[in-house]
Amino acid sequence: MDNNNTQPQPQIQNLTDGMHIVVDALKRNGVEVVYGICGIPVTDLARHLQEVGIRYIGFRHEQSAGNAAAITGYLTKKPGICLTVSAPGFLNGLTALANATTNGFPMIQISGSSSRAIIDLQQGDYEEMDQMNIAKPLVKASYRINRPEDIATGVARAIHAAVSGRPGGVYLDLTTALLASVMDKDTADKTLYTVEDPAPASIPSDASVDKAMQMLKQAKNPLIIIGKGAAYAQADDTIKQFIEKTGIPFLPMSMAKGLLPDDHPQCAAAARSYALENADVVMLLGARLNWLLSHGKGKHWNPSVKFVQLDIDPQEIDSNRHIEAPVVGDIVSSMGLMVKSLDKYDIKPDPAWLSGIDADKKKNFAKMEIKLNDNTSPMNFFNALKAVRDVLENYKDIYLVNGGANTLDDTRNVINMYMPRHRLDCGTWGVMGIGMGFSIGAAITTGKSVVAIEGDSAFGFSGMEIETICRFKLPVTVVVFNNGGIYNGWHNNLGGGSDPSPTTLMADARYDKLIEAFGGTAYNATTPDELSKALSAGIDSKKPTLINCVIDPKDGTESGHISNLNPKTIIKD
Ligand code: ADP
Ligand code: TZD
Ligand code: MG
Repeated sequence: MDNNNTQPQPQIQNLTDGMHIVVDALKRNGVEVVYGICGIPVTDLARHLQEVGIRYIGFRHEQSAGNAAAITGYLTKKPGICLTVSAPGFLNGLTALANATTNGFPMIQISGSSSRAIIDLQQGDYEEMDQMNIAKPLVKASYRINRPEDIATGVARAIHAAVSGRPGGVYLDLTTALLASVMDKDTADKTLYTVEDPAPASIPSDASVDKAMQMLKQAKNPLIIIGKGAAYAQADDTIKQFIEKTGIPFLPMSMAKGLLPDDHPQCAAAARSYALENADVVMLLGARLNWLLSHGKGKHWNPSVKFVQLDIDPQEIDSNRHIEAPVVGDIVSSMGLMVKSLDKYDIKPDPAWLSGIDADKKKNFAKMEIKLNDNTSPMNFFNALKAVRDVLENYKDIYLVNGGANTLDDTRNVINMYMPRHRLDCGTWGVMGIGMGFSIGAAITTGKSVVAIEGDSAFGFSGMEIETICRFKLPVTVVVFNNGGIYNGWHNNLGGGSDPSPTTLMADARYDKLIEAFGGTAYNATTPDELSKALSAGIDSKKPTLINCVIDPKDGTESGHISNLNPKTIIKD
């Protein structure tokens, strides 16, 4: 070949395409990890993510990928990203996106979609679905990008919607045509930018702060209820300062456990009923008065209780009952102002209130110790949880993922948390299936060890993701509390046939064998001692581990602590 070719070369344009622009826009906005499942039309998109150094975590089911993205959002205050294929993949991810919206976790589900023209005439395209409109009622915002020059704007709008105000799920639709569209690279690069201040501070009025402080000052029996909105806000030090300086007892909602340590002298968790029945002023700190707090009314509450509510969402105020002192703002700003104004108000809970709570706590601790020390064979929930508790006392920075009914409620009551945002669970919906997705999301995002305590039913919803855990070699130890069923494993078929009852699962199942298929470490624990050794070994190894924890199928209450929500029927069993 002649190297001295002096002929003029045709001008080759420097081109890019929709896929690359999407990747560049995500990179430009600090996205570090994407969770998802590949297929038409997004496979190359995932490859290009890796190409630019964004981690891509491939899952076995989109719902788990979505859950991993949602919990990444909760832990980082940045939107977690889930990538799905059209129609069925999109729908599989949508449950997690809706759950993220319900819980206030910032998340963006990005999905490929089929040809607009064919979808709109319902002509039967491959994986045809009007995804943007189907997502709309379940999310904070739902957008579709049709032109490559709009990609940066679409990504920016999705980020703003996910993290501003009350965070939530956002759907972003990328059509096949968009992904394949071609554009001059220099022009495309000029469209890209990093979003400015996507979660702006929201500062409450001085008057609202003053009213709240006055109410707390006048209270004899004040109580602070801390919710996961407060944990999300990452105002840990300010909240601690306010609580310790005022001396007001606090009650953490499930995922707010650990914001202040559960063994803090002002923690009223072990005196929950007493505290709710007797508090005269309750300050809600990033917690909703939803079903988890009996809507702030009824027999669980002091009939003359008054509320202060700190929330970023003005529409939350008065949603269930009258709020006497709403403080609308973000918790960093609101708590900051309240701490600053502390010197002006002499807030002092009645000593009789504090000693009443202490006495109730002591009584309940004693009752709990009896349950925990009751040795049974096979194990029951409480003696198994005592073994777990004693081990986890040595790993106070562990991320604890928790799903199930009894397994959820009893673990929440027995296992103390010591650090903010370290307890990740079924949340506002009480949804099953978050277990492995949350575990993977937490391990990937924090690089720290995770223990998942899962009911045997709960585990089944995302169990195949143990392959993902093994493939990515994550420091996750899964403990399956195997009592042979949904709630328990002792019910019979009311029709007398040989089919198992609707709530029965296999009590003799060896869930530990599953992880052996993928090279993880397996244990079968039949005594508290075996459980304790297996759990310590699993955590210490920092390798994927699964413990089948054999629990008496007779143990476990129908629906755990919320049997009262079941419609009343005549039970013949
Ligand atoms: P929990 O289940 O722990 O009681 P919820 O999810 O019901 O918590 O409530 C959390 C509340 O916190 C929501 O009403 C949400 O609007 C609010 N919130 C979320 N982030 C912030 C923030 N940064 N500042 C103030 N409130 C927030
Ligand atoms: N499906 C989904 C997505 N979420 C749900 N909450 C349920 C079904 C209903 N459900 C519960 O509310 S708890 C639960 C189901 C199926 C499982 C309870 O059994 P488990 O826990 O084995 O996980 P325990 O310890 O046996 O109670
Ligand atoms: Mg069970």
